[in-house]
Formats: sequence, C-alpha cells, structure tokens
Amino acid sequence: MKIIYLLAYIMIMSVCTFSLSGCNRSGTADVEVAPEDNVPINSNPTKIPDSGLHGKQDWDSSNIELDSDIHDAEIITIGFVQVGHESAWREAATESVLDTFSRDNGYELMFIDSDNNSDYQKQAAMQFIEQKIDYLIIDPIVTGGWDNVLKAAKEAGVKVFVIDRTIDCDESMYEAWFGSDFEAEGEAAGAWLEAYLKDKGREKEDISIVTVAGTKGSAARKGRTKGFSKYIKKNDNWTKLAEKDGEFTKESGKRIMEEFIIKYGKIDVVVCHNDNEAWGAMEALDEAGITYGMGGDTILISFDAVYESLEYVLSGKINADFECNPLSAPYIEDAIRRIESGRHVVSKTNYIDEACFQAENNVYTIEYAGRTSKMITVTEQVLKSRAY
Ligand code: GZL
Repeated sequence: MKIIYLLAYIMIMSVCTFSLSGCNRSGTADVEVAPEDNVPINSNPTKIPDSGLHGKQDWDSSNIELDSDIHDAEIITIGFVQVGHESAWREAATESVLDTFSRDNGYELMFIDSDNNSDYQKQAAMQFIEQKIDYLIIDPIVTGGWDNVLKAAKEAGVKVFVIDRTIDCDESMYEAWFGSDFEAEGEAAGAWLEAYLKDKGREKEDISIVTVAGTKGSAARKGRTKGFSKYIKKNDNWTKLAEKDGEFTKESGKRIMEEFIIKYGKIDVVVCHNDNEAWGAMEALDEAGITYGMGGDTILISFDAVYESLEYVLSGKINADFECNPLSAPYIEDAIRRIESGRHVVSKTNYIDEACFQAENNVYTIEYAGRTSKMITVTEQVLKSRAY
C-alpha cells in the first residue's frame, strides 16, 4: 500500500480523531495520528497540467493576485474527503491535492480516504466542519445525499469546493466545482467508435456492445453512460447487450467481463468506465482466449488515460482511451487564493480540458459535444509527455 494510503488508511482507522486548536487561521492544527502514521507525505511534485480550463466562463488564474501578507501570515485549514483509493486515477488525484495543499504552500490539510463508502465520507465531512476548518473540498462518491453536510458547512461558515465528481445541490451551496465533463467523455468515445468502424468498413455491420460501468450513482458513471448512449441510439446497427455497475476497480472489471463472456461469448466492443476496470477485462479476455485491441476480435475502449493504460494503447491492447484529468487541485487553490484576497470566484462550473487517445493512427479528429478534438495516436513521445 502506498505511503499516502497507509497514512490515510490509518487515519480512517483512528476515525479521524483530530485535535485542532483554534483551527480558523489564528491557531494551528495538530493532527493526532499514531506515531507510526507519521510517514512522510509523498513530496514528489505533481506536474501542474498545462491544459487549460473551459467552462461557463474561462477561469483565468493568471490574474489572481496572491496577497503575500495573507499567504505568509496565516495557515489555511483544508478538509478533503476523497472518494477512496480504488484506481490509478484516484492516486494521481490524491497526490495532486496533497502536493497542492502542503504546509509549504500555507495549508494545513486534513485528509480522509473514504474507501468508496459514501456514508463514511459524509460523516467525515461533518467532523471536519465541526473542527471549524476554513475550506472543505468534497469529491463525492455519489451525487446524492449531501444536503445536511452542505447546510452544516454554510451555517459554520466553512466554504465548500467540489472536485472531480459532481454533487446534487443548488450551486449556491458551494464556491465552485472543478472537474471533467463526463458526458462529453462518453460522447467522445461514441464519436471515435463511429469513425473507427467507418475506417474499417464496418459502419453497416451489426455491432454488439457491453459496458463495464463505474460506481453506481457516481457522476462519472452517469455521464459516461449518458454520452455514449447517444451514439448507441444514433446507430441502429449497434446493439447494447448489457451494462453492469463495477466499482472502478480491476477486480470488478474482471468479474463483470467474465460474466459477459459466459453470457454472450464473442462481443464486438467492450467499454470500460475506467482504466482499472479495463485491466480487469483484459485479464478475463486473455483467460477466455478472446483477442482484443488492434487486430483483435474485440474493440476495447477505456476512460481516464493514466500512464499505465497509455502504455497498453501504445502496445495496441486498448484501442482508445479518453482522458479524465485528475489534476484539478491547483485550480481550486487558485480559487481559494482569490477568495482569501477578497475577490470572487469567476465561475461555478469549471471543466478541465482533456485529450482523446488511440492506438491506430486512423481517426484524425472527432466532432462531439459541440467541439472538435484531434485524436492523439500514442507514441513513446506522447508517453514521455504525460504528467500522470
Ligand atoms: C472520474 C473519477 C473516476 C475515475 C475513476 O472523474 O471520479 O473515479 O474515472 C475513479 O478512475 O475511480
């Protein structure tokens, strides 16, 4: 288990028994964890993404004037309730938050890994609010059931940011959301599959499709399904045989793919809602002797596009992978600095730009969700440029 998760895991086991003295900036935060937990937080700097943001209004962090007096004089306490540690994507997202809200940058970060347990996550958020932190960052495992937490935060004067997955509530209950356009990711996958099949002369062929979906109730799962479904509806010769909820883990990907193979045998297209599920599906396909990827019987599509999966795209095992950028933390940090210097956050909804990757250099651009994206064919050079 990575050092970060050992710390987080033990913090969970200690059921976040923090003793914070005067947490709202005047005091310092002492986080009480068992001595063996004082493992060094990963200090590897996470490369800040050079990709921009687009949203209702562009977020222009270049004009944020950091008020060095505020920065130097006061430590800002942040409570972060993370989804869990279920995937490589999640690890990159967690490291980005830990690296961004470091002590050196003027923050005291209280971090909880909720281990995919939504009730626990909400309890942890309430505990942070009771500790009178300055800001609460939520990556909601599921979109629903947050009213009490958000109401408590507002009453306590704790400002809330939502990162990555979305939350069902009025936007007045939080400062801003930074993350991915999951529905657009699903549409990108559908648009790429259309173009890919056309290039292969299979645009009229009957195509069977299964989906290993993400965590039930999560925004990523809802959005990717909604976006991809538009293309299933549009193409009469495409048949969705099944879609089953996984947990964004390799184990769930393998388990569900084994069920699909037993029930349907050969399947033309397998869509996995994240890379870890795709890795599990690959194991199941290998064990069943079913070929996939470039030149294989089954087309394999994934989401996240973490480094390890882009290696599989390079080797042709994954046909296409649609990025979900985990590095939103620096944008939230900019927004906090803006608030701390008395300015307003310019936009409630801030999408991080993301790329689309393919194994074969046979689809040039795709049109989807009102935009045009160039498909990036993965090469060694592309791999070297990746921040995660
Ligand atoms: C999406 C994120 C999803 C990733 C998975 O933004 O919430 O959760 O796609 C992760 O890898 O588990």
